[in-house]
Amino acid sequence: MKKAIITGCLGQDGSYLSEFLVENGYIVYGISKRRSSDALSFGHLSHMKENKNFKLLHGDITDSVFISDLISEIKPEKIFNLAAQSHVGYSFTNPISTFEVDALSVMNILSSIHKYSPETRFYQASTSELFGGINCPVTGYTESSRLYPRSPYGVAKLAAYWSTINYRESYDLFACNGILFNHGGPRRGLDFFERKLSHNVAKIKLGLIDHISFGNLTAKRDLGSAKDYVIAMYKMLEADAPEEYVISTGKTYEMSEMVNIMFDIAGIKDPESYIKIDAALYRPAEVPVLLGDSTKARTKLNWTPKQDIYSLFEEMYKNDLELLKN
Ligand code: F7E
Repeated sequence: MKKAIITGCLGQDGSYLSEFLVENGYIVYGISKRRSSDALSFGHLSHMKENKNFKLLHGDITDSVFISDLISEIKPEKIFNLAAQSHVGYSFTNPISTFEVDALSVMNILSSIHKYSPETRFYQASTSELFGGINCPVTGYTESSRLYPRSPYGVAKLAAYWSTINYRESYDLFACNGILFNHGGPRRGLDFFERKLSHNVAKIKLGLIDHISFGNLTAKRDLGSAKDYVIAMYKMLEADAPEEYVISTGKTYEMSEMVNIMFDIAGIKDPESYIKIDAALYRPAEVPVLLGDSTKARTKLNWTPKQDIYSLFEEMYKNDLELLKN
């Protein structure tokens, strides 16, 4: 059986990808950072606890001993590096630890692949935050657009992006970047915009709260479904050659429009009366507009996003409503 390592396996993307790879005949070694409060928890993957093809290993990707031992012992066909400090706002107050996790650890993984397992194919979770959102082309960012990050998170991810390309060009590794635009779903963390929205609209519906506080609602995002996007990750490592790919829906919505869509799905009128703007939730530098052009992935990888924002928001809202009722 083929072996894959997924770092960040209990997160939104890592958990969907773990399920997908096990269903497709892989043994997955899922890496997750140990938290003593829930060291035995499989989180989103609790249904895979007894699955012999899914092995949860605790470890920190910033620990070079852990990473080199892991790669030299397992020598997997594929490594998907999805572990990250992925909150853009948090990176402004914690830039150094963000850089350690999101940039330095990637060099560490690449160096271990080069030394101990050069046949391993490597996927780096890159991001639309690399583009920065200023002067977004009307047809969307492509793989050749200018990179201009606007946060410590974006800067760290840029270093990781170039490290991946540098190791590929220097040592002929099969290493590539998936430049994924925003993607959510029911497993999204509660402090990301769309999940905060679905969860709190469900709370309003149930009469548990009477308003939601947000920061900047004038930004625009191209938002897809995480379940669709992990399939693109897999296809990138199945391709003939390692290359960068933009993964996006090709539609962008202002955050305020997203608010209206979610309230509409919940059947709640006059959304504005439930929203408070909190200046403390604004970021020191904003990424104003993100729109992606994923023509390359659609043509070369035969990948297309299946879920639009309406069906995604409906799924998220219904899931939160059930969670809250239970
Ligand atoms: O913010 C605005 C905020 O934190 C979206 C990460 O997965 O996607 C994500 O980064 C927008 C921003 O995601 C709140 O200012 C307003 O303009 O959900 P977000 P993000 O920053 O776009 C990229 C592709 C990644 O790679 C990242 O890892 O919404 N906004 N009010 C707010 N955002 C949050 N979180 N909370 C608010 O209350």
